[in-house]
Order: sequence, then C-alpha cells, then structure tokens
Amino acid sequence: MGVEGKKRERTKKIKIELDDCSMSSTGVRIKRRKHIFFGGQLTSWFGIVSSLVAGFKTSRRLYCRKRRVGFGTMFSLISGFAEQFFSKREAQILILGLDNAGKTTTLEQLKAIYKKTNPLPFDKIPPTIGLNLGKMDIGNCKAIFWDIGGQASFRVIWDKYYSEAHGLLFVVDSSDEQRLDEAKATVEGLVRHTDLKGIPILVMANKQDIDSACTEDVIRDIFDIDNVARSRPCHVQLCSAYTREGLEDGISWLINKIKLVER
Ligand SMILES: Nc1nc2c(ncn2[C@@H]2O[C@H](COP(=O)(O)OP(=O)(O)OP(=O)(O)O)[C@@H](O)[C@H]2O)c(=O)[nH]1
Ligand SMILES: [Mg+2]
Repeated sequence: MGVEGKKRERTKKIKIELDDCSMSSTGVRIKRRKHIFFGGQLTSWFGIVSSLVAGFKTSRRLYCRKRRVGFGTMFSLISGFAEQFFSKREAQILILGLDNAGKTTTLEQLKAIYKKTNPLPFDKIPPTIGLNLGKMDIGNCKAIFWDIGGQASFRVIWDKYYSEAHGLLFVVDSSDEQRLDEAKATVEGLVRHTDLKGIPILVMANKQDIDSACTEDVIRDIFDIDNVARSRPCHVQLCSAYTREGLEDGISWLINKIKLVER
C-alpha cells in the first residue's frame, strides 16, 4: 500500500459525529457534540488536521444557522416590543348619570373634540333609549364610551356593563338641586358594586353655564368625594357640555387614571 493509500485508510477510520443543534426559547444552542474515533486514538497530524477542518466546517454551518435563527428571533422580539410600546391601549368607559344630566350631549361634544366631527345640534338630541357608543383615540388610548340611558327603567341594565369597564364618567346636572340626592344614591350604588371595585370615577358636574349651578365644594360634599377617593381614584370636574369647558381636563384625568388600573 502506497503513502496515499495509507492516508485514505487512516481517514476512513475517523468519524466525527455531531449531534444536531436544538432550538430553545433563547435561541440556538448546541446540545451535545461527540467525536468518535474508530480504530483507536488519532495518531497522526493528518488525523488532527482533518478533525479540526471537519469541526470548523460544522461550527461554521451551525454558526450561520444560529445567526439566521438569531436574526429572526431578534426581529420578532423587537417587533413584539415595538407593538407593545406603540399600540394603543383600549379603554371601555361608561357614561352614567340620571336622565337629563347631559350624558349624550357630553358624548357628542367629545366626538367633536377628539374626532373632529360636527356635533348634533343640542335640540336634536333625544333622551336615550338603550345606549349610544362613541369610539375615539385620546392620546395613546383607544377610548370606547358607552352612554347608557339614565331613566330609571334603564338603570337596571347598567350593571351588565360593569365587568368590562375601565373607567366611569358620572354626569350630574349640577343646576338641578332637587335631584342631587337621587344622583348621590345612584353613585353610592356604583361605589358599592363589586364589579366596579377600584375603577376610577370622574364626576362631571355639568351645566355650569347655568348661574344657579352648584359649586365644586357643594358637589364634593354631597357625593362624599373624599370618602369615595379612599377606595379608588375619584375626581370632580366642573364642566359644561354646551360650552365644552372642563370636558378635556376631566377626560385626560380619567384616561390617566385608567392607565394605572389593570382589568
Ligand atoms: N344648559 C345646559 N344644558 C345642557 C347641557 N348639557 C346638556 N344639556 C341639556 O340637558 C338636556 C338633557 O341632555 P341629554 O344629553 O339628552 O341628557 P342625558 O343624560 O343623555 O339623558 P338620558 O339620555 O335621558 O339619560 C338637553 O335639553 C340638553 O340640551 C349643558 O352643559 N348646559
Ligand atoms: Mg342620553
């Protein structure tokens, strides 16, 4: 046997087995690498060199594969992070209050402010039978307002919506002193309800354009706001749905508090 024949013979005796690489959530990792040498140990430089070359080729292949998978993983991580970071959060907000408080007028004005739509003329807004829905983007939030009719016959269905709510906007006709006690009892019922536990409440003291409207102190006192605020974020905002005064301030308070509440 010549020198070349002997070399070929030795090469045949060398077998390098490399286990496949395994995927894990953190990327690619080499599970196990086995070198099995038939016919005893490597005895020549040739064996060592060919072993190194084979090992190098495989490592390169694995490295390239790792880089490809690594890029994909990185991409999905970054895109997931970006989606989380930039996507708008959805907030379900209930607009509640006694009938004639100004809920639908308020909703129409919110649509005009945040969606730049033309609001319905005030005298064209009928008492709500059922509910009105308003979807709008407010800052980084996709707000969905549920304006539910406030007549006594509709108040009994309000609780069907509580479990999905992230925030509560309670509209009060602050010019109607005679119905403040009824409004107060209604708020107390909301505060007590377990499905609304911890949910922020914004009390919109509406119709401030009317001279006889109650002041903030009176509203705070009647609705016992300091006490309610012990169990959840609670705030009184004087406003007028007619003039839009106070609407944006109140809504930005509510949206900010909603961000802190997980449902
Ligand atoms: N002066 C004054 N009147 C208002 C204001 N907001 C609403 N109104 C009037 O109050 C009345 C009731 O308004 P709505 O918006 O229909 O009240 P609501 O709370 O939706 O009533 P329901 O749908 O029956 O529950 C209407 O005549 C409105 O024009 C306001 O800021 N100032
Ligand atoms: Mg209405």
